[in-house]
Amino acid sequence: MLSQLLERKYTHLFDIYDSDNNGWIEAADYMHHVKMVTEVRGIPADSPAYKQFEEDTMVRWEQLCGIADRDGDGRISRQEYLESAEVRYYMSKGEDLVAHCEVEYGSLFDLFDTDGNGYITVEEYRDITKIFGLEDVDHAAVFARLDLDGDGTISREEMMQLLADFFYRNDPDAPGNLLFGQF
Ligand SMILES: [Ca+2]
Ligand SMILES: [Ca+2]
Ligand SMILES: [Ca+2]
Ligand SMILES: [Ca+2]
Repeated sequence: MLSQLLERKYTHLFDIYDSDNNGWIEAADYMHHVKMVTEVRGIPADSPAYKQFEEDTMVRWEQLCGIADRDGDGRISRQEYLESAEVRYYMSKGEDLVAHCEVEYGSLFDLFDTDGNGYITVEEYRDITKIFGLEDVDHAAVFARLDLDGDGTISREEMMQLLADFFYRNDPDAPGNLLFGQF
């Protein structure tokens, strides 16, 4: 059984991914995500970069389906999502959490780091909150808490700590809980 806190966090993330709020994560939600990311990054719909991002995103969708779509109906219910998150949670037990995060959720860093220079700025974080539909997040205040060493950016190492907080830790005060806004 997952703790209440973990279940709330995973449910919150499910709701973000389920961009049309129909109760399932589907390929259409991932396509919406592609549209939002490329719009924010200023990538034209007919460019090779768009095609590439679309392809990469569909690979991630297939991967999620492979793990989470237990009944094989081509979409992920909330229950299926929670079960797959729980499996990953128990797989992390006794492991180095940061290393585990790099394998399971490392692609999230690349999503946040829009220009790919190896760290996340407050502007990039603001863009992500927009992409995720978190319009009411005070991104500057949240960013200040996520920037663990206070140097003004989020490094890959910090991001893995934050992801470990979010996905694997039961501490209600852990900064990484705020990574995807309030829940
Ligand atoms: Ca949906
Ligand atoms: Ca399913
Ligand atoms: Ca960056
Ligand atoms: Ca930092």
